[in-house]
Amino acid sequence: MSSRTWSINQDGFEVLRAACQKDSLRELDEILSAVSRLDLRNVRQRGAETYAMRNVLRENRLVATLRKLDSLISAVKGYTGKCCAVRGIYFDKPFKANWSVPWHQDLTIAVAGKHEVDGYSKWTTKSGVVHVQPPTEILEKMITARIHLDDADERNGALMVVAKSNQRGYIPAREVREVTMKSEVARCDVQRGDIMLMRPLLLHSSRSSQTNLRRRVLHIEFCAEELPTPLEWCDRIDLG
Ligand SMILES: O=C(O)CCC(=O)C(=O)O
Repeated sequence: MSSRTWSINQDGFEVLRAACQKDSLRELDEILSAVSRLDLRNVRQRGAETYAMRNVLRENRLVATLRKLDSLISAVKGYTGKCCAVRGIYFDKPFKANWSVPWHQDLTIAVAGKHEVDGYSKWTTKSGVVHVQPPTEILEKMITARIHLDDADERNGALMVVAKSNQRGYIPAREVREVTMKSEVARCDVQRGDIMLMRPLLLHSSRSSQTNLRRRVLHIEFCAEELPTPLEWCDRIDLG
């Protein structure tokens, strides 16, 4: 990433450098690798290598470790008022299960069940959990934290973002290419222990890894809002 300092309020993302203690990172690594061996319902594998895992907030030991990440908790509280985790996904780009992802915004949330409510559309099910696209006002109030368990840079598919693109609200697919061509693209090089905060509406993408280096990220979404009854978040855990 360039030496410039990004800020979530201006740019839609920022990086909290060295936000995690080594002990917490080791615990997170251990929990995730134990879970990936056990819970095949949530795990996505190719060539026996895990490249993604959903529903990680259901792992109590993992949540206990997240509660130790004081700088994450105070930053999220500062931006959203509370530190309520509402979805957790683990990503890696291992050698035998490498992947890339095109420019997109994160437009869906995980809910406890399907109920038709105005403004909520595009229902899907992922790893057994119902997902829906909420109104933009909900997405604008959310923050995603990417807890980096490894260094990431151009060699292993670091995240690319279009600075400030979240300020445009929902961007229709047909306009995404033009926005990325005309805007400032930043590559978020990070070190193990850094936490990147970003708004879900920020356009982002990543290339496949060009090396054998791991690129493990714990992606946790936060939202202080309740959903309109009878909708409910699938998981909603107050981290403190
Ligand atoms: O970790 C990445 O490279 C991208 C993950 C992703 O697509 C997302 O967070 O929506």
